[in-house]
Amino acid sequence: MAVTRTFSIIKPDATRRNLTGAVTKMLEDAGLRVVASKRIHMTKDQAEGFYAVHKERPFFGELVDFMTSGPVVVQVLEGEDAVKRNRDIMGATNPADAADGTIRKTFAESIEANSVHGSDSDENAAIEIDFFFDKDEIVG
Ligand code: RTP
Ligand code: MG
Repeated sequence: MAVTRTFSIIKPDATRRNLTGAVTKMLEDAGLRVVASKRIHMTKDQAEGFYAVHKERPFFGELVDFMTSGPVVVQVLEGEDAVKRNRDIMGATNPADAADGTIRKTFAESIEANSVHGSDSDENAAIEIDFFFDKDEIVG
């Protein structure tokens, strides 16, 4: 299995509850290595750009408000089959549907305030990493 990269966000509900370390530990325990990380407060423009694929969805406005409601930690994760590995440890979007032992089952507050984002394909991972990181900020 090839070593690949994915993009992760520790969302405002998790940073607010001081869960950055706890979430990162679950990612690391799942076999992912943090090769870039920074804490930022997303602007409305950044959140709208990042979630542009969802702009027709009814929850888009609320999602942008939530993602700009506090700091987030954006990360690049590296590991074997990183996109799938990360989505497996994240769990289902709605914590009510997430499997035991996943980040969302453990920490998420709701379908929206669900603690983490993870890219859904290698192609989107590359786009999302590029959206937030310069090449020299990533140290593999
Ligand atoms: P993500 O993109 O954050 O990794 O999560 P995902 O693939 O599991 O979920 P997606 O369908 O891409 O939705 C993106 C984010 O929008 C919020 N959401 N709210 N109110 C709602 O019904 C609703 N549905 C989704 C969540 O924060 C979700 O992670
Ligand atoms: Mg998604």
